[in-house]
Amino acid sequence: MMNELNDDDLQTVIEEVEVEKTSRRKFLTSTALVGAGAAAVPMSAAMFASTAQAQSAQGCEASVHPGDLDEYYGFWSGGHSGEVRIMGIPSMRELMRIPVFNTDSATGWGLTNESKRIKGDSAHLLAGDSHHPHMSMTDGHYDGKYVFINDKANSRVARIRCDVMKTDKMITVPNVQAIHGLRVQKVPFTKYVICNGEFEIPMNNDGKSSLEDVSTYRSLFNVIDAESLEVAFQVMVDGNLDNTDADYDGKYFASTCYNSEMGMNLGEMISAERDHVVVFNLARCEAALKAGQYKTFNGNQVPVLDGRKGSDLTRYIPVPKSPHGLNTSPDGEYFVANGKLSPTVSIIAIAKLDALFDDKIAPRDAVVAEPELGLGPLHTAFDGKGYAYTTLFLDSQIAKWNVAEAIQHYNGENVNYMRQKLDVHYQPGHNHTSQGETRDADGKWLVSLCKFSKDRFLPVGPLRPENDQLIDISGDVMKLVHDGPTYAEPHDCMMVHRSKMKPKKVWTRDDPIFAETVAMAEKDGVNLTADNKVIRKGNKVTVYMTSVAPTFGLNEFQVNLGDEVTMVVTNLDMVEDVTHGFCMTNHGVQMEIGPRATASITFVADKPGVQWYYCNWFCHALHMEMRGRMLVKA
Ligand code: CUK
Ligand code: CUA
Repeated sequence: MMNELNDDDLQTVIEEVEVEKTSRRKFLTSTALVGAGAAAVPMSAAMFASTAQAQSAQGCEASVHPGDLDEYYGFWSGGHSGEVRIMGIPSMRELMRIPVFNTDSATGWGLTNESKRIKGDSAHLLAGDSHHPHMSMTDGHYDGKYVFINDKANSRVARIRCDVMKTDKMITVPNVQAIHGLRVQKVPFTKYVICNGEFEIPMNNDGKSSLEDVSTYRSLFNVIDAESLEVAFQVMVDGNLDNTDADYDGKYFASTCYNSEMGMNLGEMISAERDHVVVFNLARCEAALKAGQYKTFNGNQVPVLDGRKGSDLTRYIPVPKSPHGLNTSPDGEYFVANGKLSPTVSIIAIAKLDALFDDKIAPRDAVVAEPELGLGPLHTAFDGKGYAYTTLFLDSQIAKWNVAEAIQHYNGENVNYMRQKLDVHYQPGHNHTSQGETRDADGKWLVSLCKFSKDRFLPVGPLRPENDQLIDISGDVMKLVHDGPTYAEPHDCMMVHRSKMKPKKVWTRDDPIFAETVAMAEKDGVNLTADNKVIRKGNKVTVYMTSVAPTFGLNEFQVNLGDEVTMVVTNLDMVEDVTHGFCMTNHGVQMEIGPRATASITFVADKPGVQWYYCNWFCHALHMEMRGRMLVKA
């Protein structure tokens, strides 16, 4: 197996890539040709099958035939759609959508009482911007339990429970604006979720302290308890924060900082040649917290530690220039900060951080290499075999490079750490390797989340899809194998082997997501799995109703005009995949009720007369007949 490429080999690689490009162009002009170049074009099912044969002849496993299951679950953020998507890898089939910060018509997320309780103080917000989905870990391995995701738009963090693939907790992080980078503690387990407050604001942002004095603006690093989803503590820093990651020792977190200048406009923000990576010392932060060395702001009780320059809790490592992504290598050796406005990435040796915190070395001494990769490095992924893959936004390429050799080169040795630059289409932001942010990085797949698709798909009007590309990295040469159009805007993704996941097939009746609704029924003396009852308290009416395909437990119920009606619907079907819906026509009321689940929704009966409700999840041959009447007396 050829692992090291010399310059001649590299030239061959580049030529191969050029040949691929040319044959792709030929393909685009002559549709009859389903040849070698087909791997790089959007595929129909038939083409997928035919190239799959060609590829399996070369040992590539990109094909997943109809009925076959994928090897990996992918969790994709949905950007300003506010959701999370589950993808199958390598087929790149979208398996499911998980509404999180958005409002979802199909499931009633944001409309149901259960989802409103989970959203808590932000139940009234109907929009969000999800960026970074990351799974909880135990000893640096995905544990299949939770996926955490940030909402940059409304400074929130949410948790998805992976047994049911639903959002089960959400918090609005106080004292900050725009939660951006988010990761989890990897070792010994995900006790904490870490995330960055991006935009700097006055610490007491009450409109009474100075709005103009920029020197009082701060941004905070946030440490959130993964189980309670409460903020454990925050750390005040200099500059603002962008992306973050954790080490594999349970000791350090690191965040990139752009705008160390604290500029308030573009020109000011990009004037400095260097910004920095802030490293947080977890043990010291926890000790300071215990010792009561914190302040509180804005009338809440969240402890804020002081990690500004000169603090014992943090170290500031200067790196060029407006760095963006921050990625830990799966061997636990390095933090890699991606230069964005610099063509370089900065490699920080985690083994040197003890000495840095003991002031035995200078901050820059922790930087062990700064390989030059190309224009606009944003994010780096790893294959667990010593190679790194960095997205080059401006060059529209992925650079594959050797980490050890980049360090040798930095030390003056004459080695070429660059292995290959693969064209992607176009302008990639994040990339991610299969299990690449864990100890189980397996070097099989790389996904490039390209921000622009331009000419890759049929035109669909001025708004175009983005393009998530699947790249086979199992060999010495990266091979593009699939284009996947996506809707706004997967920023980040992660891929977890299916062996780690144990999703449920039907709900269990004691699920905490609808526990409060069950408790309410008990108070009303209602057995949700047996009773169909209408309970009136003043002008508040609660309708308890069962559903078994193809009927609701009530064919009709009566209310008065202006009543506040709460529908509580329980699905008694035990059959996998038989989900019912409840929709009250003309009232904007819709929700999903999964097998064995209870869901509830509240609305005002503000229309007189006969109002039909119906099941809107296709459940039975007589699904159309699954309906009933709300009789509204004026
Ligand atoms: S960010 Cu969007 S491309 Cu929010 Cu992780 Cu880098
Ligand atoms: Cu029940 Cu459709």
